[in-house]
Amino acid sequence: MKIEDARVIVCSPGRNFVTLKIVTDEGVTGVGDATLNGRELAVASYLADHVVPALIGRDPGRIEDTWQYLYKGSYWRRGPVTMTAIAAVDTALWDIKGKVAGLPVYQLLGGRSREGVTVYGHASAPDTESVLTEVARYVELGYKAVRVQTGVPGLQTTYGVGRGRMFYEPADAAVPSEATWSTERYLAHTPSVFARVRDEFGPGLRLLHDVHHRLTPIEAARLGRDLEPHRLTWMEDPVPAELQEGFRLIRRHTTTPIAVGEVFNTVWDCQQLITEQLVDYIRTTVVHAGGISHLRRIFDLAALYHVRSGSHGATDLSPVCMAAALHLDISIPNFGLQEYMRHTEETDAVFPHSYRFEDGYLLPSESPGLGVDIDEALAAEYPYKPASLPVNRLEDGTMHSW
Ligand code: GCO
Ligand code: MG
Repeated sequence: MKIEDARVIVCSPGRNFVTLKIVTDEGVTGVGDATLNGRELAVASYLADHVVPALIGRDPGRIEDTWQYLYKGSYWRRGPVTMTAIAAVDTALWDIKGKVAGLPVYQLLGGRSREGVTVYGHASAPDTESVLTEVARYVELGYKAVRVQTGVPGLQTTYGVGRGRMFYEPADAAVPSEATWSTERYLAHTPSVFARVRDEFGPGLRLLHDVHHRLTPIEAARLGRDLEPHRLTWMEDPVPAELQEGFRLIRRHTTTPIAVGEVFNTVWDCQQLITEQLVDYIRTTVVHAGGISHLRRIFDLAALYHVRSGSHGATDLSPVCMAAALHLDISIPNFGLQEYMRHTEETDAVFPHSYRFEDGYLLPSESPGLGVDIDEALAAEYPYKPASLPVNRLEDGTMHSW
């Protein structure tokens, strides 16, 4: 079998997605997500201009060799654009391998290690009282874990607080919109939200919170300590993680578990965090961390150090990525949690899939391969629209992490 064609499909059914579809000479096809929020066309060009020509004629069964070819062969290793492009190829080749074998991909990864993939949903609202209603909606839907984000008194907008109920999309303008941030206001407010939510919902519900890289290590240490009585499952991205040793400081002060990794692309981005046991959950994804092959390598390293998976699953990761994530999640020994932000109906229609939500769990498809596809004719009805993530400034105008 040979790769005959590979198409890069850019579409915007509610938001932008980049998808790679690989076609073999025997008519078997495979799909991979290649979406990098706000930088979509960079990956589309990387694939179309630099990767696709080298794929034509290759044996689609050689997944590992193709991964190494694209990684070592690019010379310029790592980085989000390269690793997202490699991920798309890797994911599509696993899809093809599953279809050729007549098995869902999780069977090729060792089979089920659990009955379902526990997911967490996003409850967000402008203030504490209204977020209680949102948490209750997720509990009614059967969710066992809920991420809670609220507005901060004195700030006009806050990361993670959606405009529409159950859908959150921060990439809102071609030229980035600007938000304002105050660490003082945030730190003064957030623990009281969790006190109220825990009080209302009792000890059984798993609660999570995303700090979105906005603190310094000592500030994160204080937040973690203030949150300890409310027993969070995790505090996510407390600080920007380029300085991995900075997490030692957080660790010295708090037992609130830490989750990190949605912007990481390789095992080398999280090696120290994992081997020094500075985090509890690693949140790397199929699409941004080199595909199923490389993500499994990260999770295997994590398993040796008591670190569990907690893959990012925001709406800017397409249903193709979600389908692939579920095959890994169900098979690895050290699964923790999977983020699940529901896609819009338009997105679901463009990416027909057979994974499903049931009572707080996502269940991967039983079809051969990944069990997801792209409807190219429908995708063509939603052309690309430039959209960037916002930027963030402190109240005095200083640029801050968004
Ligand atoms: C999350 C994330 C996202 C990101 C988004 C950026 O935990 O779900 O932080 O909401 O902001 O994926 O593209
Ligand atoms: Mg996050």
